[in-house]
Amino acid sequence: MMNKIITGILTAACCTFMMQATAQEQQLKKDTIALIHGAHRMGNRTDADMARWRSLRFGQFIHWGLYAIPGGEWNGKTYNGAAEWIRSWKEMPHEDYDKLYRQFNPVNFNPQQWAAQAKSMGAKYMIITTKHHDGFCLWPSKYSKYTIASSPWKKDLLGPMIEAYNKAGIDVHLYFSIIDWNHPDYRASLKNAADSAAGKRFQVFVKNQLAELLQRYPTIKGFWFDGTWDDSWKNDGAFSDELEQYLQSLHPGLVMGSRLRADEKGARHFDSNGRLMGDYEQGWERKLPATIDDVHGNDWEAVMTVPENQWGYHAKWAGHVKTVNEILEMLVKSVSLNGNFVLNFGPKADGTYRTEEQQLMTGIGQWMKVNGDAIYNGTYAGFEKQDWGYYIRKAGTDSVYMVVFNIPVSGSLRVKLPARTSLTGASVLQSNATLTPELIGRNEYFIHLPNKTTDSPVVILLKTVTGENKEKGSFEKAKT
Ligand code: FHN
Repeated sequence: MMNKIITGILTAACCTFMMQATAQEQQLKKDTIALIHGAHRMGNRTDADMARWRSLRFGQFIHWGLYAIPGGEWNGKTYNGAAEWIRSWKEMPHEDYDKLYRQFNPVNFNPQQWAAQAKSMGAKYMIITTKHHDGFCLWPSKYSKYTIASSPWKKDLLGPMIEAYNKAGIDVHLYFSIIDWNHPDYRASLKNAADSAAGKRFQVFVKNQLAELLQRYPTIKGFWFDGTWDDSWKNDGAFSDELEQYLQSLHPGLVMGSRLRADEKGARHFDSNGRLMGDYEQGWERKLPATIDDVHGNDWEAVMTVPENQWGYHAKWAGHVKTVNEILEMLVKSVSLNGNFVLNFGPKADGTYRTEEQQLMTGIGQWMKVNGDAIYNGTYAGFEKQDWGYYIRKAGTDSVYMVVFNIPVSGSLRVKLPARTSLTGASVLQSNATLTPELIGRNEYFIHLPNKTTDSPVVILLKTVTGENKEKGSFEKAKT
């Protein structure tokens, strides 16, 4: 009997799989360009590792490296670009930059404190720059001398960091720049046979370093690739494709965004047939999609700076610096559109955070502590967007949160539900205060806020019932 049941289950699973495979094959046949190194999957990944990544929703990005030493200033002059790019500034001689490792000694670095701060901010994953475009490695790589081992600090920085974050319950992903200004074999483009030979050696180096990172830090959940826009990289789609598969084979479940890949025609992120490569769309940098249509059903992640465009530590932040509420709105908007949101921090060379960043962490954390339920596992709710803010649905449930950023002068928040959905209750998350929705039309309500003054976004949990219209009343459509 048991055998029959198991056989039945397996047959059903097999049939579903075959049907899906056939649908995918059919769809792929519609692709107009034959590709070997295009997207290998249609739709989002459905495995547990990806589901976990998707549920976390809020991450912390950390850009930390030698660039924190000059902090955007050299010989009394201020570099107006992003601090981590200072080596490319005409006022910064390469030989001076390349000697900075001799001073890198983060004596105040406290990984437990970093992790505790990230946790209290509400971050569920963290991305750390293992090496940025300058090529300096925060781990003692056996494939390079330009590493933390050559600095006065000498010890590995990544290991203790990963351990502390993991202990705090935070997943760690590793940022890795393909561009490497320090490596003698790195070329932006390959112009002759010597360049091609260097390019091949460089690929071996990249592969070795990535395998080394996986072997040294087996708890990491993903790689966050960057610096993949140069011709030398995008003109070898076969290599990035094979590399992705190689890394997956070493560490099944690894999450890697669309920046790694190119197809054989040089298309990046999306292959030449418009299909997403990698596990999620990774092009949302310092910008967010406007509507759900902009994300085309794909998993995606946005990375955001606090000032306009500074990732590494810059002593002089210029221009607008985002406030707690502005950042919360970006986080909420991202989740409401099925995305993850990652906020960047650029610690100082001594291992401490600037005051502005500490204050932001505290402010965001205060809100997340009360309202984080609306963020984690949040998804697009499928309700008509209203001007007061954003809806977020707890994945797979009838619980929908309203996150209110703009309270109308009337204090009445309009809620329009899809057909055959009714609102049976509402409560303020922070206070548990019950709000009584007023029915104002078919599937349409007002929620009256008792208090119109607040200095942070208000979250209201809606209880909805789907299946039939429960409202009493007759609502006639206007004849026009
Ligand atoms: O050039 C880098 C930049 O310095 C920073 O690391 C950002 C983070 O997403 N990525 C590159 C620009 O896209």
